[in-house]
Amino acid sequence: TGLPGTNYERTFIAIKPDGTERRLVGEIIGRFEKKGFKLVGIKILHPTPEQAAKHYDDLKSKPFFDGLVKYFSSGAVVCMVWEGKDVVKTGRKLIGETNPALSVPGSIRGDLCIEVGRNIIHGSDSTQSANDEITLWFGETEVTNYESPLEKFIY
Ligand code: RTP
Repeated sequence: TGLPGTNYERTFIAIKPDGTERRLVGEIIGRFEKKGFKLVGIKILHPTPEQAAKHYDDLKSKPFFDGLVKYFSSGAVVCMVWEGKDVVKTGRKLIGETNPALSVPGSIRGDLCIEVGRNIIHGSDSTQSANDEITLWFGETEVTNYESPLEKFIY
């Protein structure tokens, strides 16, 4: 399981501190659930600046990096692992563009936020980064493989 290209592909989704603070957790989880994806890992934590910097390591040369680390470590983040066919790519579609102003209505950012620096949610951009991010935020025993007997209605 967790294998990219199968119905068991996984992605890492995080509701950022503004999303949590704005009480959008249920709304966001609902969208992934209604689509048909399966929640296999979830927890809430207040990241340290070190954890935030590690998560965004590939952006450390960007001018907005310091502000981004401050933002991501400014409050409680809901960390999730979602599973399903094409969940990395489709998850990014559900989320919308990085800049909410360019995100279509119907997407999470298109419907629920305004500023790129307050864009409420993160989603892995590839199966490789999904793997790295799941490893960074979750212990092996914190992601659960459970049977989903009614999946014939989804696949
Ligand atoms: P994420 O990693 O959070 O899902 O976002 P993303 O792939 O859509 O965008 P990425 O380029 O990886 O940027 C990561 C996060 O940095 C913030 N950002 N601020 N001020 C700016 O110009 C700027 N650009 C990006 C956003 O919070 C973005 O989600």
